[in-house]
Amino acid sequence: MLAREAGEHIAAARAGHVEVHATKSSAVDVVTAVDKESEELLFERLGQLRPGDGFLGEEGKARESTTGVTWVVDPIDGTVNFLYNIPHYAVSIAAVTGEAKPGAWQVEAGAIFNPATGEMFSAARGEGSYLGDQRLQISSPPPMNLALLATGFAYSSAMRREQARVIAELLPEFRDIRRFGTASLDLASVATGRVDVYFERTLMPWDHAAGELVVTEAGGVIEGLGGQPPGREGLFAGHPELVAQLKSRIVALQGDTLLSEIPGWGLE
Ligand code: LIP
Repeated sequence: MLAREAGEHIAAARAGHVEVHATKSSAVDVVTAVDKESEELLFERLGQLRPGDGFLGEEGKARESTTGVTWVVDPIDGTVNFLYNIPHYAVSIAAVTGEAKPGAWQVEAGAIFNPATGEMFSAARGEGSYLGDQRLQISSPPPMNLALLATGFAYSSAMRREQARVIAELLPEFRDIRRFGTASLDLASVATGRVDVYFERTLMPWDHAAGELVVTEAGGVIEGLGGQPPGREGLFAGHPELVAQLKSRIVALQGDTLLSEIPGWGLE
């Protein structure tokens, strides 16, 4: 399992000194040399094992597909957690068919590996969702006021201000919220019942490709916001009843403003 191989490289690097290699969309959107090393490893190994498959990586590695399969890869999801040595980050790998774009792709298989805990979440279309060899199945949801909501925030201060406005209204209406900092593991937490529902905006394709399948193969739903595919504009995950209730509240709070209408949403 390549996710584990890349994860072992990451864990070994984390045992030493890790520093910011560069920033991307803002001063707090960071990348380390280990992100790039992990992506390079996965790019090379997948090229050897699956010649002709495409590759879409967070750190820029790309390859056109001639087989109809594309690997969508986040070499370290939760990079800020990794940088701070918070043991909650993951290698997230998904094999998709069709156009490698949220809403157009069909996720065929996914793996999410947390090197700090050794937890491997995996799913294959029509074959179930697993934590290790434990089959995952979400249960009936609690009432919204007893539900644990996971969410996350953008790297742009303007978007964080908007997200803070919405979450401030939702916080008293839920049991509590959790902001773990790693979308793929947030999605895995929905599948394992560690949270009841998850919502986030401004996610990138590699953040949620594998986690989508881990959730749906465990009986959950993945939905978008405002009629958009699940992804950048918004992504919900959980039991359909709870997702519907949460989405309704977010729309009522006007938390579905198109990103393009929020000045500075993508940049600091
Ligand atoms: C992270 C996501 C997380 C989000 C962070 C960041 P990265 O991905 O997994 O859910 O809240 O802002 O986008 O940048 O660590 O790959």
